[in-house]
Amino acid sequence: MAKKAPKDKAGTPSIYVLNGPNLNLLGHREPEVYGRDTLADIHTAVVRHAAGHGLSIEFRQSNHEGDLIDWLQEARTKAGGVILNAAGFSHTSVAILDACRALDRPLIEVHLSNPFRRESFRRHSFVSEAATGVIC
Ligand code: CA2
Repeated sequence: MAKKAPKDKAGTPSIYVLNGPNLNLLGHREPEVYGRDTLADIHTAVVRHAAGHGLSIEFRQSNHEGDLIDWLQEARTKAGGVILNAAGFSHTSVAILDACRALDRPLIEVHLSNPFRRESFRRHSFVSEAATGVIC
């Protein structure tokens, strides 16, 4: 049976949106690959969209693998689901895969670019091995 989604203090189910290394540079570098929106723009859009579905958003970014792992562990008890762009760690991190496997919540992997049109090393994602779905 599906677990009940934990709710925030206002009683709203919470979705964790976790962003990995270098995504703090969005909108400032490589717009031809990642577009012109900054991470703050994406945060605003996600919060607005989620509110329309009665969901609250916990939106975070870190350049550090351990932070992402800590947040995935936190999400096990505090989130109804997780949206994760692990960025470069998607292709390298068994530790993040292990944390995703332990999550026991719906997990959507997101990429802003299409990794399959890029270098061959981007075609494998450890996160995909645990994800409920993938959007790129
Ligand atoms: O397409 C994606 O969202 C990626 O997860 C982005 C990662 C890349 O390593 C993955 O293969 C695909 C890189 C994020 C770097 O973000 C930057 C943003 C602006 C300027 C430079 C880097």
